[in-house]
Amino acid sequence: MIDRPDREETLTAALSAVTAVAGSFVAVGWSRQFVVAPVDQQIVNLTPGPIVTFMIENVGEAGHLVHIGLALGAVVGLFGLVSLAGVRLGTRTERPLVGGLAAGVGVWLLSAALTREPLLALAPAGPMAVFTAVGGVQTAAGSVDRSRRRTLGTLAAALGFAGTAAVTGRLLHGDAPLDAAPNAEGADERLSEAEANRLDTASDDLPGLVSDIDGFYNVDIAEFDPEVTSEEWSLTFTGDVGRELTVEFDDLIERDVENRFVTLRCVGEDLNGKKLDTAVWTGTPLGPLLDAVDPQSDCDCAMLRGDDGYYVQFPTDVLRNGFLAWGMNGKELPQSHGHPVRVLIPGHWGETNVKWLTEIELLNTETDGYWEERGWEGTGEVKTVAKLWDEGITELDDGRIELAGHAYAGTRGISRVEVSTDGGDSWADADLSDPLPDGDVWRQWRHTFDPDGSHDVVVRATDGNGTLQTEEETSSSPDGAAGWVERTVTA
Ligand SMILES: Nc1nc2c(c(=O)[nH]1)N[C@H]1C(S)=C(S)[C@@H](COP(=O)(O)O)O[C@H]1N2
Ligand SMILES: [Mo]
Repeated sequence: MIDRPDREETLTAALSAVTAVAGSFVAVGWSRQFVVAPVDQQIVNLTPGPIVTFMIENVGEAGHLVHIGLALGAVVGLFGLVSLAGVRLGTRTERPLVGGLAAGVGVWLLSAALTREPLLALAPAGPMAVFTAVGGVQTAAGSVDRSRRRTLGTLAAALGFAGTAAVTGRLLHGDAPLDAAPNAEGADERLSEAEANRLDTASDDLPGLVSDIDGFYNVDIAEFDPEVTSEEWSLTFTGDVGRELTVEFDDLIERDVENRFVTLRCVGEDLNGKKLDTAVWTGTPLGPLLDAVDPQSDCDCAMLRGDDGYYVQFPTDVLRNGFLAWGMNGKELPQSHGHPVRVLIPGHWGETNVKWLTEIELLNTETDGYWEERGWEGTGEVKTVAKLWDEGITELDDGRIELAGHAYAGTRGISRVEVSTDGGDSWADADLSDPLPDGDVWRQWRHTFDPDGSHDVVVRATDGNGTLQTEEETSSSPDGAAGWVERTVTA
């Protein structure tokens, strides 16, 4: 039987565990080597699809906090048990230092097993050994009164250590500035083109025709992004191919270079959500590479795989129009957007644009991808949408109201955006930005009106085929939100 730990033992164990996690953070920051990362990954992997979908639809971004919180709690709990065992050992042998050392070794082994980084696992082990030993010494020490005062000292030291570690870890491991992408000379011209075509809007906060890299939305199955250098990276074509092929980064960037506008939209976003952005991407067409491997696949389909364990199944004929990108707005692809190479599929939902792309496997039979296994149907063409975000609603000096936003319909393009300020009874055509080339990019719209109290504003787009945006509202699951964005605007 193990006695229930008393208050001092519990405090020592909890503090030691927190300092150990903090020690790991100082050494490696919020990265894959952080001890919490593998536990978080397990939690994500084991969460059933319906729960993931429920979280995406109802909890949104905060869903990340839930699994990160669980992972942090699990690691602190685990380390706490190790520390408790160390304290007990110290008491039994009357050698608190031995107990501390044992807890340190225990945490080192645990961390090394979790992260597979034995050297970096010393970072959590050190503080664990020190604080468990100190706690053990105090538990052993004489009068209750003295030990309580000491405990307060240790508490302050431990929290001070953890706080300093959190700040230092952030400073040491913050994002480094991005280098220019190789062979991306044409990107600047594209960026100027976007700037020249943007609509003049009163709002400073509304994105232009190209989104800032920092503001570009992010959707990842993993909280901790893969770290793949361009030297390590390669893309292999496997499965039912006439000829296997592996492409290295240096070869890839020597192929035909294009700088394309491509808009991405996530199938999981709300109707008026913000998972819609545009960049100028530097890369090379995928078609010639596919020709070179001579696909023999019976289903004319392929599985695309990323280094984070993500996978998407896709028809080969659509893949032919795809693009392998290593640059974003003239810079190398940021880690969070798939460094060093991702695929971009024109006109299809965001989930098809696999980041950290490492393998294209030609299949014999259709097989579900990561999100399809979880109940989504997000590999098809994007739905038509016109957005009206908060930043697009501006009261002008003369009392009129300017409404502005973006509309997107994938490769179908946008031919018209209409705005109603009376709940859909009457409609006016909005101004549109000139269409950008490359055929998978949004347009901006703008409409100014004289307000009279409260207005029921509705916005709707028509795609390049003349098809009006679907009026009937559906939620994002399984194949993307539909409906017309409707908002109350009051002068
Ligand atoms: N490897 C990998 N690729 C991925 C994802 C992912 O989690 N892992 N998410 C997909 C989803 S759902 C979307 S909407 C887009 C988002 O791309 P972004 O994060 O660059 O905006 O990437 C897609 N590609
Ligand atoms: Mo997505």
